[in-house]
Amino acid sequence: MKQRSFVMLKPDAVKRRLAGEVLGRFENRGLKILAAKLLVITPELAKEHYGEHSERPFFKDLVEYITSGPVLATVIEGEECISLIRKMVGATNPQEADLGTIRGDYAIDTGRNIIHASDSETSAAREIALFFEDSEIYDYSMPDEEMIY
Ligand code: RTP
Ligand code: MG
Repeated sequence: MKQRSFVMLKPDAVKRRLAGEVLGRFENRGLKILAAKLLVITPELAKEHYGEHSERPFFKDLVEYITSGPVLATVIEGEECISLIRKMVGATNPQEADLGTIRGDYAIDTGRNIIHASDSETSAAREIALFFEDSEIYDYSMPDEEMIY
């Protein structure tokens, strides 16, 4: 089943000039980028996006971090891609992330773990709607789609 995930390169990824390289991993895997934009998240949007963590002790730091510079927000599509992308991203704490995962290869600290990806279909739908208008999401065919599927 084709799914869409909300994937965001966090401010540290953009500032460290890793955004293209990380996004390239999804392209190389055969996933399709349907939408992408660079933006600085407002504190309001950050609190909404990470609402499930509002009572956690790290919430204030998380909001400060995610609003500290531009993020690259994207919508990525592919077969069963929500869990696939989470596997490619790796554990929340990069110290525990396997080598070969994005966090395992590029990050050291939980508070600077470079990327966000939706954890379920419900979160994906909520997060995509939070960051993108329908008109900003493009459906198109890939010339090599029949090689991938
Ligand atoms: P994300 O939502 O950003 O994709 O990360 P995740 O699913 O792997 O982890 P989640 O539990 O949703 O936590 C969201 C972000 O909060 C920060 N965090 N800090 N200090 C801590 O114990 C702690 N735990 C989480 C991380 O930046 C994490 O990505
Ligand atoms: Mg999460």
